[in-house]
Amino acid sequence: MGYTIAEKIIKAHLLEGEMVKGTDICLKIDQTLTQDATGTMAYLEFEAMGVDRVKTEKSVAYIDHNTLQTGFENADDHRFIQSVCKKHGVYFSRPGNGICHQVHLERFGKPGKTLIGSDSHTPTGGGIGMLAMGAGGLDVAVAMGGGGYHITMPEIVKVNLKGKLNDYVAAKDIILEVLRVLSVKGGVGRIIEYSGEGVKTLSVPERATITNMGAELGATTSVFPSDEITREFLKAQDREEDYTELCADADAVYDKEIEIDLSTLTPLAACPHSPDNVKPVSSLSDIKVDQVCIGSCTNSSYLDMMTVAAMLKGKTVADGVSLSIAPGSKQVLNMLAQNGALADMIAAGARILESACGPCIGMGQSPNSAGISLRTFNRNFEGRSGTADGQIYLVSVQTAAASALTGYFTDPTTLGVAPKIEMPEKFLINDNMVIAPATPEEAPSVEVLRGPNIKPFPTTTPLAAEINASVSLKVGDNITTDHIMPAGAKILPLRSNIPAISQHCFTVCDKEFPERAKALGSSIIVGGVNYGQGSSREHAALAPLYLGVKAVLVKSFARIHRSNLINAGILPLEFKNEADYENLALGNEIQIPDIAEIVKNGGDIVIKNITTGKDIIAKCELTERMRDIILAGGLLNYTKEQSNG
Ligand code: MIC
Ligand code: SF4
Repeated sequence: MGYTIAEKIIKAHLLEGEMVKGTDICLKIDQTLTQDATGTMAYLEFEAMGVDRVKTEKSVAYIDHNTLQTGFENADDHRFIQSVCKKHGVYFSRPGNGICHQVHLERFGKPGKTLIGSDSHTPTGGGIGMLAMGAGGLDVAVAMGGGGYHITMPEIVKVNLKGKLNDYVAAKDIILEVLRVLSVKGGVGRIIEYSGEGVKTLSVPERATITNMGAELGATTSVFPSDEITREFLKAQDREEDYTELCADADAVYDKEIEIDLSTLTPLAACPHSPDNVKPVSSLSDIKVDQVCIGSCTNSSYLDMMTVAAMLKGKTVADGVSLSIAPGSKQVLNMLAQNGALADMIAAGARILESACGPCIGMGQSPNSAGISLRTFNRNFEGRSGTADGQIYLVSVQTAAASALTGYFTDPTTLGVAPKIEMPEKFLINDNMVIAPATPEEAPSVEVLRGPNIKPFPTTTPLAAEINASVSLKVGDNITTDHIMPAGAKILPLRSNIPAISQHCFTVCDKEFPERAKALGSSIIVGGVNYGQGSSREHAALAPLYLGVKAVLVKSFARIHRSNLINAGILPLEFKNEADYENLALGNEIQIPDIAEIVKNGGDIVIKNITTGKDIIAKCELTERMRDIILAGGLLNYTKEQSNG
């Protein structure tokens, strides 16, 4: 029996376990990346582990999220990350150099390698044939220290791409179609592998748009073959030596197959407030548009930007529309500046933003009240834009540019022949914004610079024999990490200060939550299906931990958030019978007797609802390693225990 692409990479990196679906496997990690909003914590954790120098082939730290410096906090974090990287062997991509996933694809990603990143869109690397996964900061810290990365061996879904896209239909429309078919839960426990004739019609940046937004499916990752198109891309990046061919064997076996005929696709939009609420753009055409934002790690490549520039050339953005554009990297921005495309954007009235995440994470450009905002981004969760009642639609750059010009939702295919943008034979290569780490000899004399907002990782204690707590919050289905731990310009600067950031935990759902949880001292959260979808931010586990949350009891979890809870030492419990969700209410007092014993030796977890007198049965499926992490009170304690023998 042959192997799929993912299986080939997994097989070559397997440290523990076997490739049996649903079982725990541990992978050797070749590369890591961090960004600044999760990176500060990841490096604090790395320091706490006491390892001198990273052991990966390449680890890179990017500054792209918290670049709005409204106070000292973000700048202090940048300085901390720069110095800690220099000391411990990590390459540092300076602010201004671009969005982590875009730059990593351009300059560092290699087919066939494994990459984990403290950002949920790390699967972007799948566009160049990497097995690239989003992880919590602690997992990345462990990988930098030479440890493996544990995942559950996923199922593999094959998406067979047939045919060729029509003019003005984009890679973004392909992934929106996959989201429409599979939903935001459809990728959970799965790797999405692309194959078929249609693959050959897509450039590496287009493939990366698709793998990037595979995160919204809840997938472990997504991956494309590495072929001649990949070679051309690497060659144009002056790194042809990084190329290796990688494709699935003809007799590879998949758990599920989907076929998409590219020639039948039309422009699509994910409507408020979920990436899987997908409708044809043509059905939205009477909606007036207030704002258009182009950029983010999904759609900010040279190809995307050149398309936008060509569509804007000689025209003016409609009155009533604010158009912002953030090219994804310094490489892209510099090329646009050199070839005049930037001038076309400026002349049309675009507001040019720096090469960073910006509006995607609510760092500025919040839309007007109830404003209709079309964005080329990957997430449109409620409130994420910074405007609570903002109506965010996710679209391709083609739909975004067309709509910016007319002021209404516009199907770009009505515009006739699309501009033809060729991939450049040579990208502009200038790595002067990437700082190499100190040599091992110089490293001891490098001073790590900390600011007053940088507080140590919270301490955790081993799991108690029994849990006595109250329900401090009850929420519904599809709760995102943007609900649990909101971002935006006001809150992001607190990412390195858990006591301060925890004051904002869940305030989108319930303003009283932080105070209530603190007052209760020990509490549990109750939720529905797909709890914790979205970001990899471990703050969505560390803030509840700080507020005294001992367990989260839900119908089902999203992958990265579940491991972040385990890493923080919070029990991830699932209802054995989903109907029991109704048997718990805010304020109910509960008891979980003998929990440490049950975690150690297995068995049903009985949650006694002291208030109602009813018992609820929960399950907690843990691998041996997860069990030991929970018992130790989190991954940091566990790692220290392991290294102390
Ligand atoms: C996001 O898109 O939500 C983020 C901001 O990039 C996060 C990381 C974070 O919260 O810092 C992610 O996707 O993991
Ligand atoms: Fe940045 Fe947005 Fe991409 Fe997250 S999704 S890494 S915030 S651009």
